[in-house]
Formats: sequence, C-alpha cells, structure tokens
Amino acid sequence: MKKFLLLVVVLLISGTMLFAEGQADSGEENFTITAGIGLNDKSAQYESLVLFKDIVEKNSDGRITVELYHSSQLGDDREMMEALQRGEQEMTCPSTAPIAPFVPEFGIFDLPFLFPTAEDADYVLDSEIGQNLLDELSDIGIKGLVYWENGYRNLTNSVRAVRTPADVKGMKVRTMENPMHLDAWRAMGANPTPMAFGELFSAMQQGVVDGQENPWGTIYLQNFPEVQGFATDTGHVYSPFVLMIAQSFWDGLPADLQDIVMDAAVQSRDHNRELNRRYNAEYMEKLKDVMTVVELTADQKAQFQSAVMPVYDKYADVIGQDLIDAVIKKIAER
Ligand code: TK8
Repeated sequence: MKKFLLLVVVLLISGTMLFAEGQADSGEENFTITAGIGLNDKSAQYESLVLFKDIVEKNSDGRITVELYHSSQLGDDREMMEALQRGEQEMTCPSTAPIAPFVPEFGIFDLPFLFPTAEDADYVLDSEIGQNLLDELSDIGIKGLVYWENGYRNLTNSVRAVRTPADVKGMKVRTMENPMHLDAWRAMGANPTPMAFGELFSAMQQGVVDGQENPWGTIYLQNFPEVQGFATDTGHVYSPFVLMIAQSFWDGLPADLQDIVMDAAVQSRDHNRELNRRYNAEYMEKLKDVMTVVELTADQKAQFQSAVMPVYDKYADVIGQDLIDAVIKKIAER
C-alpha cells in the first residue's frame, strides 16, 4: 500500500511540473496596452479604437488587454507621443501636424490644399510613400502602424461670417502646434496661436481665441457651436491621424501578437475612414441648424488657396522638395 501511495505522489508531482513547463513554452505572457487619444468618446476616432480593442483582445485570447482613454485624459498629442518614447504609455493616435516637430517630413500633410480628395489621401498614405514616413518614426522610438482619418479642416469663429481671406484679418485663430499652420494663417492676415487641443474649448469660451479649424465631426461632437457662431468650409488641409505604438513595447511582443495588433490596426483603419467620412458629412448638415455655415464658391476658395501658397515655398526645404514632388506625382497617377 505504501509503495502505491508513493507512486501516486511521484506521478502527481511530475505531472504538475510537465504542465507548468508546457505553459512557459507556449509564451503565455500577458500584455496591457494603454491607449490615449485627444478626441472624446463620441468621435469616430474613439469608436475605431474600441473596434481595435475588441479585435486585439478576441484574437489574442485575452493575452493582450487594451485600456482606452479619451478627451486628452492622458495628455495632448505631443505629451502622449513623448510618453510612448519614455515607455510610459503604449499607444496613441495624434494628428500628423504635432508629429512634424519630431519628424519634419510629416509636415507634408500640413501643406494647404495638397489632397484634392480623401481618396487621393488614402492612395498616398497607403502607398510606399506613406509607409516610408511611418518607418521614420522608429528613429524616435515609435512604431507607426497605419493612418486613420481626421479629415478636411474647416474654420469656425465667434466674430463674423468668413467668405474671403480678408474676413480673417486680425482674427485670433488657434492652430495645432506646428509652424506651417501658423504661417498659413498669417499669410491670410489672421493672428494665429498654437495650442494643445485639450485647452481649445475653454480658450474659445473665454475669448482667448476667436476661432479654430477642425473637421466637421470634431466641431459638432466637441460642442464647439456652444462657443462659435460661424463656420466656413475652407477645407484648407487634409489631416491624417497616425495610429502608433511604443517601439520598445512592440519589440517586446511575440511575433504572433505583433501580427494580431497589425491586423487589428488595418481592420480598424478601414472602419475608421468609412465612419469618419459619414460623420463629417452628417455633422456638417447638423451644424447648419446651430451655426452660420458659409459654403465657399469656387472663386472664394481659390482666393484662400492663392493666399496660402507661399507656405509651399517656405517649407519645401524643411519637408524636402523630392517628397513634395513624389506626393504630387502619386496623386496625378490616380
Ligand atoms: C486630437 C487632435 C485634433 C486635431 C487638433 O488629439 O489638435 O486640432 O485636429 O483632432 O489631434
């Protein structure tokens, strides 16, 4: 009897050891992604992040948990990028404008009226040109996954209906923290102020700035009509977002989990573009009920285009004339 009990104990111990060893070999380490954005939880950006989270958690069988933070809870675009660089946050999704001070070539997307249509933007962003720019982010400790869409930027203000560049003369316009945006509005005669997105609503509420520029969905869903009475469909810049992950975190993921994260990024990109375009069209119409929305004639829009063209010359060296030419050539290929 004693021999039988001893055999049972030995078998139980060795079975437990084999199971533990098996677990370790299958790489069952768990990971948590903390993802922060600037827009609120009604935005197409946040809805796309929820989809990204669902796909990653499902396909990794829970080995990756994604925690979402919206409305600049973790900081503004620049601060969250710096947190990725320090390894204190895993993901964020800034506009490309705040990236340009880190990687000057990203200023290409701040050139006014660069993309005639959103489809032209998709074609360039998803080409080798866009991928090369994403790859450059690795030099600053960030892995660019894919481009999402912020959209065409339109002017709002609390002073007057704007139909020509002359109408913005002296207007205090908030811009993203990017010198090209400042110079573009100075070229139109405005008095621009760079400011983090999270400070914008209160700055408009207190009259620190008269106006700002963002896509229709952002203008409506961030309640800007509460502090802005006028809008103009300038569409002066097409803003991409970059869905990005800390390079150090990415390098620490097993290859199978890297594939799951990238696949979720691509699926959520396609959803994001479709949803964002639907929102921007839908909310432009809703804004007409609560704001004076000026829809520029072709001639009026041409006046804005010619007013900001000096920006191309001034920043060609910063961005690289070859890159500018390559993008314009790529668009012409379509
Ligand atoms: C949100 C920003 C915002 C951008 C801006 O994080 O700052 O005006 O258009 O969407 O990236």
